[in-house]
Amino acid sequence: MFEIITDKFVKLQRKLLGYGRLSSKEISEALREIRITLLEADVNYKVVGEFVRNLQEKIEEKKIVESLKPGELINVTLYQELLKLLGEKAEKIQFSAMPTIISLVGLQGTGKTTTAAKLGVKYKNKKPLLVACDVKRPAASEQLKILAQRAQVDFFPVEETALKTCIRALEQAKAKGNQLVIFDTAGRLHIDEDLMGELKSIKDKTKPHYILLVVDGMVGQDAVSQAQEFHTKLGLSGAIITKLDGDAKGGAVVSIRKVTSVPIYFMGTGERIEDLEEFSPQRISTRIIGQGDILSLQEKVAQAMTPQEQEKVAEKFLKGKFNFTDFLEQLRSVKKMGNISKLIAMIPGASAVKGLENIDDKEFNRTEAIILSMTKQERSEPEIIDGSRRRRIASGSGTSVEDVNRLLKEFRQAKDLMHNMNTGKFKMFKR
Ligand SMILES: Nc1nc2c(ncn2[C@@H]2O[C@H](COP(=O)(O)OP(=O)(O)O)[C@@H](O)[C@H]2O)c(=O)[nH]1
Ligand SMILES: [Mg+2]
Repeated sequence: MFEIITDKFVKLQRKLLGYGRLSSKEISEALREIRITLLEADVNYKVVGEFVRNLQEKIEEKKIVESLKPGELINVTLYQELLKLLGEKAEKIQFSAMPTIISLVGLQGTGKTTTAAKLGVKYKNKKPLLVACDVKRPAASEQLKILAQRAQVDFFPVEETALKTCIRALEQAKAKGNQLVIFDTAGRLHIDEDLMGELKSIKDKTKPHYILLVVDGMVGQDAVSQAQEFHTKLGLSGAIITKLDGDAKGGAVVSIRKVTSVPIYFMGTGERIEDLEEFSPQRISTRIIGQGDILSLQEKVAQAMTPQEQEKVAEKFLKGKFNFTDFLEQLRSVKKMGNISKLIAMIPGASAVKGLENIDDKEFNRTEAIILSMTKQERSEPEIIDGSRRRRIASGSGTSVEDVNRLLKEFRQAKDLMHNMNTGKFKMFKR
């Protein structure tokens, strides 16, 4: 999402690092480039103006520090200022009330319903109750119901009015022990009095602990003005920015906090109900200035497989006992991490390697389908997979015999290689 900014900043930083010393001319040149980059990424112009002025001041102040190279000085200052702009520390939802109430508000199509389900997944251990509050569109209630089922969390359907729905849902939550209640309120195409009246009455009568505005990250500056308006009329606790997986330039993310002083809690990074990331100013700053998002990468990897699990798999692999059942498990844990290309984008330097970004999930799905079409015995003893079994597996998985052959061959090669390395058959490993 921050490709434009990152790309330019990385180039600029490299250029700056090349200078032995920086004259005022070079510094103002760099500041000018930073300004243009941010404006191009659709960051609010007032925010950019102030940001660049601060940056300049800080650079002047620090100029005396001899230990830093001039380029490093600018880079470090850039990072620090960016961090400040984004709000320094991550905001977390506190569950001190019973139940804790989150009211999701925002215009139509920004992702409220999807985000309600995503929060349900994220806080599943709080036994969340998702509440449909859109009276005018019965389909909206149905959509939330389906998503709640998918997330395997409780659902409360819409009643005669939004307010009544919220009150009844809260009664039920108290009776059934839901620790988190999420209101999926109605959206409109534009902010209107009718909608604000409804949201206000929900606010006054149910006292939500969090009123979170859901904004679409693709709309750029519009997101900032929506946030301003909702904040003035309703008083927001925070924002959630969605659709940051697409071509969003990230400008809204950088501006919202500064313009509205409303903190960002989460980012939506895909259509799946698992695609929600906590907003971490530190991580985003690192991502923007192009050092790769090691932290979130690590987190994702940790989520997918514990170190013990990893070790177990590695051990099996080394002993040559690795079979298709293990392989399927591995494959799924990689998939759990999300979109492969997204994962690659977080590795430092990977963005510079051509072609990497084009790796898609199709190949993974095909491989998974092939393994799923194998019997249990075939998975643990691939040797028995003869010609007729190959044909059966291919038709069962909707692939071709060539696909099956290729997978078997690659699997055997990898296994042989690991086995040989381990038993020392490789001359080059012998002393
Ligand atoms: N790519 C992407 N699509 C999203 C994200 N969040 C929501 N959407 C999509 O945006 C559309 C509108 O979402 P919905 O939750 O119905 O919005 P609502 O009208 O605010 O409730 C749907 O097609 C969602 O799948 C996101 O983070 N990334
Ligand atoms: Mg909706």
